[in-house]
Amino acid sequence: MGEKEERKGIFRKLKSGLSKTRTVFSDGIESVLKAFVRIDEDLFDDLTEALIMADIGASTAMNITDELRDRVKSERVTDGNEVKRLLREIITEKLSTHDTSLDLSGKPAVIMVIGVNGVGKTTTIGKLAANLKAQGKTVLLAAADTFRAAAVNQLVLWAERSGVDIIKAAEGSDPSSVIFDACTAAKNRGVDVLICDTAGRLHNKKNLMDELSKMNRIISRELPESSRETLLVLDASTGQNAQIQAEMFSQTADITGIVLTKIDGTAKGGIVISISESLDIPVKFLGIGEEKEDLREFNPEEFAKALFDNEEE
Ligand SMILES: Nc1nc2c(ncn2[C@@H]2O[C@H](COP(=O)(O)OP(=O)(O)OP(=O)(O)O)[C@@H](O)[C@H]2O)c(=O)[nH]1
Ligand SMILES: [Mg+2]
Repeated sequence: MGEKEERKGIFRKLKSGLSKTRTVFSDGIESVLKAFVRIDEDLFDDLTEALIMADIGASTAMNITDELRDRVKSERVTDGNEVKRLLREIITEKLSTHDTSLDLSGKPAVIMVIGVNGVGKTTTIGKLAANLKAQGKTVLLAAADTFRAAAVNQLVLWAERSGVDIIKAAEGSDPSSVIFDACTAAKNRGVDVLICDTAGRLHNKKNLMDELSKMNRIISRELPESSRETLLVLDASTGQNAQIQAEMFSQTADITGIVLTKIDGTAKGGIVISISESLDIPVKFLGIGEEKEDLREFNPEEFAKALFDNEEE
């Protein structure tokens, strides 16, 4: 398969993953634009409402239509298709304000994966490990979610599936000691990337945040040369709830990127736009399924295209 063909196939998969979101989003906007007679405040109100219905969040939706109103005026747009083109342009720009790439500059590069229970942390780690390995990197996983035995087993399965090594301990052991062992192993083996799985559920929120800070301190001490990514995993199907979780975690953790999972099967994919805008944190990956290859680096233009494109390719 040529590179172009491969790209096309990848895009098709993203597009099909986003199909439910596209239906709400595109159909909503389309029906407003079809019904419109002239460009007036009613039109902007209806468009704002259509964006909110697509889980874009009220304040982000209003920012988008404010910008749209300005551009429609300055470009003297009168045609519905042109309005749609401008809308797509604005959304793409809003998604493009951040650097979405992963910082893997350190030796090793450390990736902490955090988020509440069930959002898809362990699955994301498995996919990410496969992805990095395919790029020729050596990857080590740390099973620092010692809260449940099943959590460790699940990561072991992913390590096998992705063909990477794992450091683990018995259920109930101190997660920080797993991190310590993983740091030592990463150093000794000279691995490129260390990815740490963490528990989403501890006795309470303070406990969870304290545990995360403790792990971070150990990494800084043991691997002073490492670079650090802290990826917050959010389940897109929870919509505005994901937004609330992001706000909560960003108060205590230094989040460098967001992974939005379960984009497939939800109509709430518009949340990508409001999260990246309102929290000023880049969305770096999208989870669009449960298989190894179902993690996508976030590409703003591709995302906007998949959101607006109704035509079959
Ligand atoms: N459809 C779909 N399912 C996903 C995706 N990511 C994860 N899942 C599923 O969501 C469920 C929970 O995923 P986990 O990776 O176990 O979530 P977790 O955050 O590690 O959960 P805890 O360890 O309990 O905190 C599993 O059944 C996954 O297969 C995705 O992108 N799409
Ligand atoms: Mg897990």
